Amino acid sequence: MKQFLREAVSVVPSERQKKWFDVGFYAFVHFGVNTFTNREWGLGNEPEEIFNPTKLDCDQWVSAVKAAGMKGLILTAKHHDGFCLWPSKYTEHSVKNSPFKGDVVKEAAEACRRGGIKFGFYLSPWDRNSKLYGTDEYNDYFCNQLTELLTQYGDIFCVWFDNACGEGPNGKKQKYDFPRYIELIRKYQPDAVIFNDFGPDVRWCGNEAGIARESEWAVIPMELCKYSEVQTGPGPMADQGDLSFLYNSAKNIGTLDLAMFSKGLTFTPAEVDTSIRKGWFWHKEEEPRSLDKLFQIYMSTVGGNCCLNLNIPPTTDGLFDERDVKRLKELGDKIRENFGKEIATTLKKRENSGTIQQEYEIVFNEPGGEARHVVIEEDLTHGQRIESFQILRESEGYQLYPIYQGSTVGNRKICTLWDPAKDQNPLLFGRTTQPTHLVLRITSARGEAFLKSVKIY
Ligand code: FUL
Repeated sequence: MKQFLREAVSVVPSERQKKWFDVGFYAFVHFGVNTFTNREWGLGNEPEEIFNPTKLDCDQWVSAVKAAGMKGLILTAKHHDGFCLWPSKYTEHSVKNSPFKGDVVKEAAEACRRGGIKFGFYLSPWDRNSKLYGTDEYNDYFCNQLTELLTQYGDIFCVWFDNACGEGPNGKKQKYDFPRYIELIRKYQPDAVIFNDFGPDVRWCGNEAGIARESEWAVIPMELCKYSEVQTGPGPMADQGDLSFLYNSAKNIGTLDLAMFSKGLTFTPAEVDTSIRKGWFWHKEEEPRSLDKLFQIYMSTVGGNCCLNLNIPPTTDGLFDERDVKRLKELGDKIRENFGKEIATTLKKRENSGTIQQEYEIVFNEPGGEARHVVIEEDLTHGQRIESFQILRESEGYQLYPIYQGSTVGNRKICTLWDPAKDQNPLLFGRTTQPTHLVLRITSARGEAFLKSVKIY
């Protein structure tokens, strides 16, 4: 077991995964023929003439996205209906035969570049239009389109795939050649992360509602992510069990009781993808979700070892709906209000007996009684190690007692000390003076914990 633990803590992110974690919060943009037919899944036989966004303005998208604090944008270059938002050489079913005539991918990529945010695309493998779907030639067609997108639009930070695999126009299903797609992306855009249900770089969190796990591990069994790089040998119980039942929607995928049975561990963190509205595409009657709900999603995902991919659907005009623009600004304001001003602290490691259950003092350089959030980051170059921790307060005349208990940390854990519903500040409650410090206690870890930073807001 000790040997396996040593290996488990040496499972580390790639450079591209680290950069993706730094992007953290980015926009998904679902746009296409569905916008004009009021559907979520197109049939594949929509006439090209219906695509006509007369006021398309991708700079408007980018400024709304930036107002929310997002640092990237992923566009649906092609959804399941097969209609391409760029004038692909390989099909007639694209913008080139629409009254719009332009290239939405180009406009979006250039607007992102002008606005200083990253650009990525979603290319749906399921294609309800292509006559080739269901044959080997479809994989060639798909790779040709992928090559166009990878080579004509500058740097791509993320290539996004889902695993939807329905029937094409011939009633046949396709066998996707993901290893070939992955090779192509590595060749043309080596810095791009690939999002896919089964890895290699980023996996699906398992729901589209914006719900993050309480304990999110980026170090997970290879049985879940067959395209990810396996970085350890088998677990000590690997010949005693079988993890082939694991799927992204499982509540627990990374803890040691499971990992022990694994054939090997990978580093594959989760992205939470959800929409600002009920649907992924724009439907006039739908309203954006409440500010509180969106803020809660932000806190639990960006602050829960995931990245957040929040969808905002353009209207038939080609602009973001004003209701969404307003909500995005409100969300950005709320994030800035909560995290705009760091409370200066000094982190001191308490001497202990050399165990992995370390304690740190977070000393306030100035009065800290108003502190709301403690943001902890693990140094992932040493792997993800912390399994549980506490934040404690020292009371006047009393012992230390925990005011927050958490499990995994990983890239970033946001711990909110105040419970707004109770309207009670646990830092000042029962005190007559300002607290001088807090204590961070690692209660369980897979090896010595390495902290990248601990910040208080
Ligand atoms: C799913 C698709 O079926 C939905 O339409 C949407 O694009 C979502 C993000 O991915 O697989």
